[in-house]
Amino acid sequence: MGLFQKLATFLGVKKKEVNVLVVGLNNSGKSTVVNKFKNEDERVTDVVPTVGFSVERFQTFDMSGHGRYRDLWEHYYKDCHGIIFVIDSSDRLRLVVVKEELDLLLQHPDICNKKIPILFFANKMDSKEALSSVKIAAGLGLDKIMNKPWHISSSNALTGEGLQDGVEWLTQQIREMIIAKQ
Ligand SMILES: Nc1nc2c(ncn2[C@@H]2O[C@H](COP(=O)(O)OP(=O)(O)O)[C@@H](O)[C@H]2O)c(=O)[nH]1
Ligand SMILES: [Mg+2]
Repeated sequence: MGLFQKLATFLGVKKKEVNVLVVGLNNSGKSTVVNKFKNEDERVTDVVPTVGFSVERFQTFDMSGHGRYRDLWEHYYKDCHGIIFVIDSSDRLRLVVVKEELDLLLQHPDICNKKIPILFFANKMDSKEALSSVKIAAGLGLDKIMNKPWHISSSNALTGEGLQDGVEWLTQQIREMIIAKQ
């Protein structure tokens, strides 16, 4: 069963009820992560056609300092249930840019007071240059995030390694959030 199929089944929700935003700098691996899920979901869709869990809900955006599309993706902050923040662990030079983007995200009016769970993928763990998830967490100051559940998983989006653990964590968080609101 595909990861997000599992998420849907576990949450007991039907189409389009859970919105997950996938963000990160360009080249961090967002499309690879989402395609991994998409492929799995498509395989499942062949087997169980009635349980559709469309990948459309996974909005993906390249964050960058150039504001051209910023309004467009920030628009999705309003209705998102969870955020997947993908980081290229081997791109040490841009970790400071990642931190700037993360800080902007956390300060955004549609995000700052909400308990939206954030899953960080310290992606490209297979690279020789990759920093550990502990170092990434320290570099980004994740311990300062007090009002949101967060979790960091090392991942290799090419093989799928680490994606499952992360998504299971996110699933549990979104589920708790939905139950708490009922
Ligand atoms: N070694 C390695 N390469 C990866 C990994 N994930 C993605 N890539 C590669 O990194 C490049 C950028 O990935 P992409 O998903 O297009 O990044 P996006 O710009 O964030 O959507 C592509 O060449 C991917 O094949 C990974 O975990 N390990
Ligand atoms: Mg992409």
